[in-house]
Amino acid sequence: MRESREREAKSRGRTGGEESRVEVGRQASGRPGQTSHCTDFGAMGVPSIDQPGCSVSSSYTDLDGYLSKLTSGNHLSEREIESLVKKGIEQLSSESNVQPISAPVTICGDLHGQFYDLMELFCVGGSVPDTNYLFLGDYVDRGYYSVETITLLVCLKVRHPQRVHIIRGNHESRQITQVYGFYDECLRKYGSAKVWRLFTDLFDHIPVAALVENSIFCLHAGLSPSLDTLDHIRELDRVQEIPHEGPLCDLMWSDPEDGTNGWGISPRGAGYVFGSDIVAQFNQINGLDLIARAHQLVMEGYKMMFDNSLVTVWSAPNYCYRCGNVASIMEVDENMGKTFKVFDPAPLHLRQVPGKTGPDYFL
Ligand SMILES: [Mn+2]
Repeated sequence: MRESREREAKSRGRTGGEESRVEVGRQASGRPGQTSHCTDFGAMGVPSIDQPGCSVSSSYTDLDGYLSKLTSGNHLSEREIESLVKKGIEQLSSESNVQPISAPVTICGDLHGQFYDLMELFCVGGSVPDTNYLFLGDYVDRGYYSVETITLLVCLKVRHPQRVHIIRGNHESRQITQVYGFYDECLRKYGSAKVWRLFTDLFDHIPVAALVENSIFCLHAGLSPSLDTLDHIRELDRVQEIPHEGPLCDLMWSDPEDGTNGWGISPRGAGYVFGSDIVAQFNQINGLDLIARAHQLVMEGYKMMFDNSLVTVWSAPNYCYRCGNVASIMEVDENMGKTFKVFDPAPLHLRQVPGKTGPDYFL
């Protein structure tokens, strides 16, 4: 019943204030074309009170409890993660490789464990579930808070499955997370690899792409020479570790390149680089207006390319706490109008800076 209410609220656009819930993030006075900022999200840790008399299923009560724990800076227990991941896998497995999404939706790029900057993102973009979100992957590694970031996103996904969508990035992988931080962070915070194992099992089920109103094709990285149509992508068996080569690998590793025609060798050692002609052809065959992807740091937060046929959205401000870049999110409204909101890192007094406890994952 609650689900049908959510769906109904969704069809009306950005409503939903009537639901009892834990609100994540607060609305900031963001203006397009200007760097938005929250002066205070200390209140984000205070859950809204369930309305008396409102019957909430035990599952939602659990999830709301998890959410208020997470937004007040606490971890879930190993047992809670186990239960959350089980629900997450159930939800994600029911979704398509190319998950259909309706507008309005706010599209976000790489997060890389920058949990406090994700809180800032919710301040700038609006709280869940009042704003619908699509995240383009790379939730973990490099930042200090991969555990908190992925736990919060999976919680939000399970609690508001029609309003929060996640797709898989190249870092949502067993192999990459053992090198770039998430594995070590799990060991440090939980004393064993169990939580890492649970989340990396969940990663295998995350959709690899999304399609907004049959018009904006969203994926983490880029196209593949072995995939001409969305139906080809729909037919892939995605439930596996990201392979070293082939179509699944390309979707999560490839990059567009200015001045290139056709396909080229990627300096990353995985995926390909591709030119404007490839995008024009793919968009034409599939009736698309735009490809939205992440995967590459953009100092200005976003970058339109190839005559507005492809956009890169980057949502980790001051990437790795040292790159000096701004971040952005792309809001797609009911009429498919696009607005970018650019934002800075969360202010210092609202973030914890852990002592230097381990290796530096920025290479
Ligand atoms: Mn990436």
